[in-house]
Amino acid sequence: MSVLFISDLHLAPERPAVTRAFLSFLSDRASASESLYILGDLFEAWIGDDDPSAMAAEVQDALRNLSDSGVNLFIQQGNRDFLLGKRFIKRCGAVMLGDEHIVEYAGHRALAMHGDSLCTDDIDYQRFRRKARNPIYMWCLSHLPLKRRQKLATDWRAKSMAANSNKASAIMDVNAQAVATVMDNNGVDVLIHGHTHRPNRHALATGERIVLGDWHDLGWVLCLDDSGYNLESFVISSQK
Ligand SMILES: [Mn+2]
Repeated sequence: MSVLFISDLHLAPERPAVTRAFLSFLSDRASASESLYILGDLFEAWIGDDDPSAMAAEVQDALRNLSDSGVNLFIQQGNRDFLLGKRFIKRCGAVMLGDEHIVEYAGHRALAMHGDSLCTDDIDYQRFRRKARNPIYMWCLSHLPLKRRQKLATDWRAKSMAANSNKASAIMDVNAQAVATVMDNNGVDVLIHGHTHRPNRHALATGERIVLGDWHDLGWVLCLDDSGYNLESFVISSQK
């Protein structure tokens, strides 16, 4: 058996190939695993758990099928889907994780994070993050009329497609001191995170930092089993 980690799928109606790849990943690879950890930014934009879109329903149903089949499903919020809430989690049969979560499996121990809080050199972003994660701001946003939120999400997606802001170059990398501090605070020698879209395995003086990739032309999955960690990628075909 194995435990799988993915992040930064940025599911959006404009990129149906990624949703298709995710649905087949769930019914195939993930259903043969013990646990699936989704470390944030599953969606390019999440306007609230009352999202009536077909894509939102399809993804939630597929996640529910997975958890019903006995696979443990864990989800962290990212910076783009920070409005993922209790209703979504319940419908999917998932467990919501905090921003810093320790995973233990087969004698391995790792800290799992989305990773945006580690990009401390991006002052503007950290200011936005503090605002966006403020419960009053989140409450106000999630209580806007659905139509307003749908318009907001469309604008966000259009902006992000236009700016290509999902490209790694547009996202600042993690700060080494922030990484060392969070690993030390949690007493781990392995950190797994996404967000930066720079999939790689970095040896550290005190262990390792494993970075998941975003799903675009390639999909990325980190597999943990008895033999250790394995960061894998596969081609996402845009053909139907
Ligand atoms: Mn992110």
